Amino acid sequence: MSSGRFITLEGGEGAGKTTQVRLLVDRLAARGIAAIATREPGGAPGAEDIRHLLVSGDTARWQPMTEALLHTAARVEHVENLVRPTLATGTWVISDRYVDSTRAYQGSAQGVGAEAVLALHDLALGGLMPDLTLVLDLPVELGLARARSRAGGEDRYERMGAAFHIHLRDAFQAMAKAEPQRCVLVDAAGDVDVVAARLWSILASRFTL
Ligand code: T5A
Repeated sequence: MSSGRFITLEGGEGAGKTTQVRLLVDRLAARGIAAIATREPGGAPGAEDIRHLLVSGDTARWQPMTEALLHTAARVEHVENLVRPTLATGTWVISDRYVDSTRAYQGSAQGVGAEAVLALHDLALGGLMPDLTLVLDLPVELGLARARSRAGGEDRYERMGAAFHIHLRDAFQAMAKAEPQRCVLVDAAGDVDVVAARLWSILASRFTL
């Protein structure tokens, strides 16, 4: 049996990742391709416990390196308990965020360093990377306004200030530019259906659907 495809959606706050992950899974299913939706931090019981430590509370509650380690620890639980076993059955995995978020948030915006984050990723997970990463790009104010419109108190990163979010957007854009074989920068402005059509046409150009 061939391995499933591993696809990640990345981008700043409120870019529409969660919405689009669900739509992609539904559309793949309609084509007869089994796929699951998952997210980071989270996606496995231990990882969801760690998520709670990261997405709530005071913005300064952790040292940046501690955050990088916590996100990496959550990722180990997620990948070893869910992602790798699922891919091995031939089912596709569509994840709302992955290591590129740690590179952008902790590595770049919080100053840990992108190389340090990748070194941790190599050590913890043998450097497992997605087959395709869709980087949803949106002006910061629009993304934050969308994020504030959804319910829930998991807003620790949203509260980190405009300069932080502008830095993040630059970091995601730079990553997409530097790794064009794996990453595609996608305009996330416009209606949900319009963005979904953009993503689907990228998948169709990369994989047999
Ligand atoms: N983090 C994560 C790190 O710092 N390091 C890491 O390594 C990792 C993995 C996770 C936080 O953790 C940080 C980044 C995050 O801050 P989260 O709650 O999962 O926390 O945060 P986000 O991933 O940013 O989730 P959001 O819900 O804020 O954004 P999404 O998923 O991009 O957007 P979505 O789909 O939930 O949409 C937000 C709202 O906009 C609407 C939706 O209905 C929803 O109300 N919407 C649209 N409205 C208009 N037009 C469209 N096209 C729309 N698409 C969605």
